[in-house]
Amino acid sequence: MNIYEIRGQFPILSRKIDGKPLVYLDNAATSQTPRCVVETINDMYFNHKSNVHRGVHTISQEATDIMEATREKVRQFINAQSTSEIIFTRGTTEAINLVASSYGDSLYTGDEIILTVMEHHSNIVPWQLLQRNKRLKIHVVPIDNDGNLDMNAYEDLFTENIRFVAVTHVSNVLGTINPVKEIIQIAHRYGVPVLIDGAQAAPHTKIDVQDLDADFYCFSSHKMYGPAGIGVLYGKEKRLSRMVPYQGGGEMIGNVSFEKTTFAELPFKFEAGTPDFVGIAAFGAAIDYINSIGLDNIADQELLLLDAATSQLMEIEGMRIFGTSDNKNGVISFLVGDINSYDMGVLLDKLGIAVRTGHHCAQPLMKRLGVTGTVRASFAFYNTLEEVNAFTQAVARVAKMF
Ligand code: C6P
Repeated sequence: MNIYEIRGQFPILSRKIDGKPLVYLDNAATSQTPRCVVETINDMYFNHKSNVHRGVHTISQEATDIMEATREKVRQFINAQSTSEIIFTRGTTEAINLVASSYGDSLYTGDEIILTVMEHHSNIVPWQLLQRNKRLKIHVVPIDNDGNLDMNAYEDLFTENIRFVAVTHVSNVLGTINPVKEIIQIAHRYGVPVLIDGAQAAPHTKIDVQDLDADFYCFSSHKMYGPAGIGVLYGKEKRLSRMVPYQGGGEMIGNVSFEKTTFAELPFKFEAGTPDFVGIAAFGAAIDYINSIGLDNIADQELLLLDAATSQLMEIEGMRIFGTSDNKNGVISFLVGDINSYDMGVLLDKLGIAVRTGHHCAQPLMKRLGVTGTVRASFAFYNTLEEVNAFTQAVARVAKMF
């Protein structure tokens, strides 16, 4: 893998910030997009823009074929059994909201669900919204000081009242890769379905939803070198087919009358209205791009960067790293002494380094860590060891200024 050649595919990586080369380490928030994906967007607008699933004319057929070809690419990417199980959404957030709303419809007041303390707000708030009508009880699995889930505490939560489990595959703050296969096995022993928030996993590691036996799996295109505004809900057909639609509108119906409306087959039952067929086509190009690089190569490079950055950061006086699990991916959250994360982020930006600061949409986790925010660097395979050096030297320089 020639990283320098690869970087040529990402024009933004050649930008300068305040005259300094951009070092983009905010990939967990959103990753950058290669030329081939942007060219697909142009090609869709210039040559194939037409509404999908609605026209008999040639370009409508073309747009439909491209969209459905992407559904098949997604199916293969996560090894789902059928394209009926692949629903396009606006992102992970909408995918989780869809499940909380539609699967949630089958829950009753007094039912209990399990989340973890490391969830992103996207996997907390939809369940709390459901609580308004259902008065569900939410249990929260704790973590140890390295950022590993307490699996004994998890299993101890199961009683006959537990009806659903929703867990992140990888923490966007700690980088912890959760043992989701085991989490699912335990839940299934009690007959409980599981949703996995894969927003931080799908860009970095091979997902096999059948091997995991996940009931639902969610992820976002924009963290996978694709466009923003597209995501995927994978759901087992037997679960999706029993769920009520999430939204009503065009294309999700079988037959409409004022007396009685029937719904379309899967997956269209959950795709009301004109979808972002341009974004979906571009997401297909992003999946092709990931496949051309290879997820193993991506993971190897990101681990190399993680290890180098971790050991270099540890040499800085007052360094505290949050998330020290043996099983983590390319995310480092840290604080130095009592330097506010925001101040560190602003000063790093002056040196060309783009990181995220603050609570990372995980306020309950911040509370557990006893902080209001952290600085977070997150790697993609197109980052280099030179960039890691520039980053850690910049952190050391800012630390000295305080
Ligand atoms: N985390 C981050 O900087 P959307 O916004 O729908 O594409 O993804 C939401 C989401 C859900 N789960 C996890 C674990 C996530 O990390 C995210 C997005 C970004 O950490 C933006 S807040």
